[in-house]
Amino acid sequence: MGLVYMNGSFVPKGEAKVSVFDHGFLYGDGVFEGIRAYDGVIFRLNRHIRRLYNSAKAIRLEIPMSEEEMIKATVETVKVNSLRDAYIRLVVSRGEGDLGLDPRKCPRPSVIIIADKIVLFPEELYENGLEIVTAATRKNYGEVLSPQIKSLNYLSSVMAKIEAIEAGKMEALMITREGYVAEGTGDNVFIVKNGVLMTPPPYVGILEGITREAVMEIARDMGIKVLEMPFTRFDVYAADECFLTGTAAEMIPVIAVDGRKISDGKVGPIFKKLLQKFREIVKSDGVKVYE
Ligand code: PXG
Repeated sequence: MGLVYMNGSFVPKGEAKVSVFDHGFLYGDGVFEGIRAYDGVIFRLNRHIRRLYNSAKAIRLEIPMSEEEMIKATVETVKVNSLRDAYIRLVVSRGEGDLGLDPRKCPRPSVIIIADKIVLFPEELYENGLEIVTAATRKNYGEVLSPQIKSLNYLSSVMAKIEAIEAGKMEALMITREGYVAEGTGDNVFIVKNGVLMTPPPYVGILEGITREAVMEIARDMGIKVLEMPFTRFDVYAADECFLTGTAAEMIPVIAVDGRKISDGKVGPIFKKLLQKFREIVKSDGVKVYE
């Protein structure tokens, strides 16, 4: 029976419920994180917690515990569920209030930690690659809702995902209103051109993924040139390789975009090299759950 952390105590999964007056439910007023544990090690937990607190700061949500306490609670949640490989969802919402927007009516934020499993794409696609489409739904732009805030407002990603599904694909590429490639619905995008690895910079309007950061580090350590620069759909179509990165998606190769095959439509060599190293580091680069 799974246990969920709710405001300081562990509650059985079936009883882990939030109020209909919670502003996270009423207004999407809150922030979250998705984190993975590999073989008893929570991958870059400190980075995820830092990002959570930065997201909360941006929406003026004061989390009623320190980052150290949050790290401990996350480790504890994995432990009480006896998990070694897990997907952890941390949610902090504004909490229970009344039927108005005013956050002052919410005296206590809701802090929830779920440790479970996630399978985003079938295993076969990690081997052979994914076909994706560009969504007509544009990426939120920073002056409205910064994509750097991991907020509970994921409607544009959900709508883009629906577009992908309606097109018979499993993932969509999202574009900024200027026409630059931003990211997937829940993952960052990379292309390889002439041996150079490229990914959009944060100022284009993306979530600065922790997997993205790790992949850039791995590539640089291997001597691969990495550029954070804006690019368009044309650059993706003309790329030698393309892939997505995210905590849930991990690293997944993309072999076609909008019906255009990427190179010969096969999973590329740089992706394979990066994936191998990524699979190595995830088992040690983080916080240990068990002694
Ligand atoms: N971009 C966006 C918009 C995201 O939501 C990433 C990039 C990758 O970031 P990390 O730090 O995980 O490398 C995310 C991650 C899902 C899902 O089901 C994905 C995310 C959150 C919740 C669910 O694909 N976010």
